[in-house]
Amino acid sequence: MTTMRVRCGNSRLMRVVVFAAVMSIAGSALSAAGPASALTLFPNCGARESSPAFAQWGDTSPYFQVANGGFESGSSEWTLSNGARVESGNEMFFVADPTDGHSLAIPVGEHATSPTTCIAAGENTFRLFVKSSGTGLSSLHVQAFVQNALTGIVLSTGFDVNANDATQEWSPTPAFNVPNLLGGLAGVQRLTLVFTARGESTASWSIDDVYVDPFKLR
Ligand SMILES: [Ca+2]
Repeated sequence: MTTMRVRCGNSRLMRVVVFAAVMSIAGSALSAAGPASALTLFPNCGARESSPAFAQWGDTSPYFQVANGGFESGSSEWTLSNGARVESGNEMFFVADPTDGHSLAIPVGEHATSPTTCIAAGENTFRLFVKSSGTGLSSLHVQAFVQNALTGIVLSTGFDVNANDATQEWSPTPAFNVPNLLGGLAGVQRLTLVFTARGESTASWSIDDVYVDPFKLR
């Protein structure tokens, strides 16, 4: 029997040890079923390109961009209401690529739904860049939905970014936390973000470079 030492003060180490234990048990049970069955039980999100997109704001974690999260391929992968539109003009920091030149405009009353993104255990934060029109009181509501890939259970949580002096220019949002349906165990969940502009009808918001923090690459 293998003896495992667990430092209870280190949650990440605890998670790795628990994961290893589960995999060991599952590996014994599935040895006759072959690797394909093991992959079904413990799916992963595959390889993803990451970069420290928010390093200049003190966040040196690597992030990966959701599919077309910079709107450089038009509205591909996204579902937009009639008044939301991709337009010329990138977030002013060009964290993804200096040649980028587009963002998504969401006038008040309009909304945009992101592509569904695979996230693994612990990959529970996302960030993006926002800009408000600065006209009147308004907010950008962000609703994050996660669905457990195995059980189908869905949880959601919402955030509001209020228009103020800071958001009249492009600025990074805080890191938003999404619900974790996995309890620190192996597996994946599906993340979908819905952005809705609210407030005075003359106001509008723009978003660009939507990123998820890939915990497993730290
Ligand atoms: Ca862009």
